[in-house]
Amino acid sequence: MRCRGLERTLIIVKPDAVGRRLTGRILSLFEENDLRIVGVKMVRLSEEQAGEFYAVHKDKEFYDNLVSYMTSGECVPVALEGASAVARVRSLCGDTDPSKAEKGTVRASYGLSITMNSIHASDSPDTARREVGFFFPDLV
Ligand code: FUP
Repeated sequence: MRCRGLERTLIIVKPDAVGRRLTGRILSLFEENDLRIVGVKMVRLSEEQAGEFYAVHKDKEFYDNLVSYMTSGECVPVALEGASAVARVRSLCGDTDPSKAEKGTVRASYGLSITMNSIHASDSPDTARREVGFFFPDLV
């Protein structure tokens, strides 16, 4: 999503990171990298909400496990704004698998496993528009 040359994207600080009190540290990394928080809240996702958010994965073998994990505790969805925000935020998150993520990324620093990998980030501008709207309808 574009706004005066800026992009918006969505991250979710996942239950493993919220539970270990890592939310502030994770959000600091984005703020230090010139990304602005334009929406933030804490939610406990229902199975229906988690299923809808991850609908693209509904035929994958890990889907039930993913939905169960994402509903296991509080999440912090955050809308971020900045130049090339979608790609830059993905890069700051690191590989889906924390053991393969580059040093200094959120997942390398805090991820516990491929499922409990501390953070979600939108993977394209189109996805970002849908995902920002999922949690922050007023921002799209
Ligand atoms: P990413 O875009 O890095 O979040 O990764 P994917 O869209 O491929 O996967 C979405 C989420 O599904 C991941 F964050 C974690 C979960 N997942 C698993 O639990 N097992 C897998 O083998 C792959 C992904």
